[in-house]
Amino acid sequence: MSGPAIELYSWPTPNGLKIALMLEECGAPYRIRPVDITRGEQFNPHFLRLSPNNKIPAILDPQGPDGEPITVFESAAILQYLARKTGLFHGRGERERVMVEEWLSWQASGLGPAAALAHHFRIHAPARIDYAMNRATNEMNRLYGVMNRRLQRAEYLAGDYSIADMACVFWTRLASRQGQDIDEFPEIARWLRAIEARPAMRRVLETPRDLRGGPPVSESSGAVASTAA
Ligand SMILES: N[C@@H](CCC(=O)N[C@@H](CS)C(=O)NCC(=O)O)C(=O)O
Repeated sequence: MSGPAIELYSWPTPNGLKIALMLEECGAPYRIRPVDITRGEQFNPHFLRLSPNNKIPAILDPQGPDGEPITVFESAAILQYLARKTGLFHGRGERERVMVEEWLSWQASGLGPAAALAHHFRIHAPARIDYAMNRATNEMNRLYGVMNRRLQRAEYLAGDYSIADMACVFWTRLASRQGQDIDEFPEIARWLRAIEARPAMRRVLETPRDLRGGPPVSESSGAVASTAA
């Protein structure tokens, strides 16, 4: 894909990294504009004009529809915008597209928010609240079960590799933070290995910190804001 660079306002959390992965997969020129959510930069008026919900990620595409600039916030909306723009990774035909949208919605309304709550109550909460921790951990266990059963029947969530997989993969890399043992979900482990072997994914994971927009979020790192995932 050619054209002027897309500006990706981001921070290296699962929601930010999924957009970098899609841009890498599409070969789209892009530039990261770090928004340090550990320092409250998501509340800067300039960023709020792009992302009124004060959350990363957001993009500014200088060459949007009709060649005019466009901004997009909410990671699922950004993934769908990029998929429509490039014609890539959102299924062939209506049946496949419905599956992509089902699993993308499942991530946006289920896996992502539940994982963020699990991270919060298990790691960041100032006080230990057993009820909240257990509830979040059990919900993650249920969601991983749903995903594992789906991946018993399909190589990727929507059949072929798609934006639905990109939306989920960075959350599942943090399974232990969510109280889950990935080895208990062999199909997810198989799917994760396949995605981690993709050149685009390796580029995202190997990009130096400063280009990724900040400190990495990894199993070993606690470098994530309490407001973040
Ligand atoms: N539904 C949003 C969630 C985005 C989100 O939760 N972003 C977090 C980082 S992963 C954030 O920017 N948090 C800063 C804040 O809540 O102030 C999406 O999918 O884009």
